[in-house]
Amino acid sequence: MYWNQHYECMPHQQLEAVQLERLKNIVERVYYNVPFYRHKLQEVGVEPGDIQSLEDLKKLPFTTKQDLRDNYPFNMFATSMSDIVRVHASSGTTGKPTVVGYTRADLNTWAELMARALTCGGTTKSSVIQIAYGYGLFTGGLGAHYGAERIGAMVIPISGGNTQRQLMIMKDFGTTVLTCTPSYAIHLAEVWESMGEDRSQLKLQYGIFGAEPWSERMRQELEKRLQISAIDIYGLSEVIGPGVACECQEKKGLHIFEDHFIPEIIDPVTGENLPYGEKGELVITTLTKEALPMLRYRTRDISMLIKEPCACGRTHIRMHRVMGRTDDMLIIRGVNVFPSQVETVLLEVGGTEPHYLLIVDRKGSLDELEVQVEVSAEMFSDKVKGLEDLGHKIRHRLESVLGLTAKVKLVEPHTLPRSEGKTQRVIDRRKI
Ligand code: DLL
Repeated sequence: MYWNQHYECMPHQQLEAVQLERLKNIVERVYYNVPFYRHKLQEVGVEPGDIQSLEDLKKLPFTTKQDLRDNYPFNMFATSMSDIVRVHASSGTTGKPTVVGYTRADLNTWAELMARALTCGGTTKSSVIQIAYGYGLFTGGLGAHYGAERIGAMVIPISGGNTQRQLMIMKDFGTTVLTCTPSYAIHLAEVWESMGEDRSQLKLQYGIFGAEPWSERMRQELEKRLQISAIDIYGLSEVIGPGVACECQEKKGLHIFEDHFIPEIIDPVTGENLPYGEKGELVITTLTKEALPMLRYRTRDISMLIKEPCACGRTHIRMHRVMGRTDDMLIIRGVNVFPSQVETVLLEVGGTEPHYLLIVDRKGSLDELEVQVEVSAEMFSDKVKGLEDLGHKIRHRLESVLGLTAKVKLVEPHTLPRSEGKTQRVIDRRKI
């Protein structure tokens, strides 16, 4: 049930003592080893000795993705290059990727954290785990790989793509745990169903899904279609990769592994800290990473922190599943819209598949939102009247949830693009 009960269930006061020791250490290390951090700390007049309590964290400046870009590729590394044993990179929408590095100790930490996360998701030594995240510069594949090996599960390092082959192997090798993006899991389910295969031929029990936003409704859909228990795993390359936080089987928020990370929630506009239970931008400080320590990294992910104890016995604080990003929030005619709200509406109304696309355009001076969604096969073969009613229902529901009228375009099943990795849900054609 636990991978590392000592740390995962440590009384919080004791955990805070561990955090403080590690925080002092990391601030000292970046101050002396990374010119970028030294300058930033000097700018705000903070020296390593000034960190005397966890409250002092607030004195430290934030770090952003732009800082990593400005120091491309290796200038934020805090160790000598000969100590770096691996790099990963995340592709951004603009220009150069964000590069992250790991020492041998970092890889060890990461495997430990992923072993914890995969254990939360039901993986044991007897599991057969199919890793359908991409292997390569993306952290998903290799991150899950080393965690699963540490547990001693049987690893199928299949990487993303080639759906038919994924399903053949899932059946023939008796996969019990699937890990990939939630949208790819839906696609796998769909293809399996379309092959007319029987679910009883699969041994699948658990799904560990993340790397992109998904909703509670999407979980229900995946659990029903694949007949599994599906849990949410969170992480980002800059902080370590997957394994920063993970749900336990209670499925009531993701435990952030607090002996390695300190989370905060801030107001994304003012940068002020927000109390537990309030929604804002998640900020993370790494406590143990050697190659690329991060002080108060602004994730741009919107969440909130849940301090109440969890029934699973883990003492680590939980984050609410990611509710959106400060940068994927669309502002349409002055209204804030998150793609996740649209997803929830679509799944609630029913009659559609979890494949949708938001297209935002500007006609004259007016923004327009079009929601394209695939209808289910049964619905599609229904009478035209049924489709009209469905379109009307979705439009109506979107209007009351978003406070915005949207054009709804119902499209045939299997016509919107599928992705093996992260799905793109928004096309913004406005030239602002
Ligand atoms: O996506 C790491 C990862 C791999 C996480 C596999 C989970 C599983 P990046 O490519 O750097 O790293 O993208 C990080 O993806 O800031 C979030 O916006 C988003 N993200 C990751 N996990 C979740 C999740 C990996 N469970 C960015 N829910 C993050 C919602 C997620 N968004």
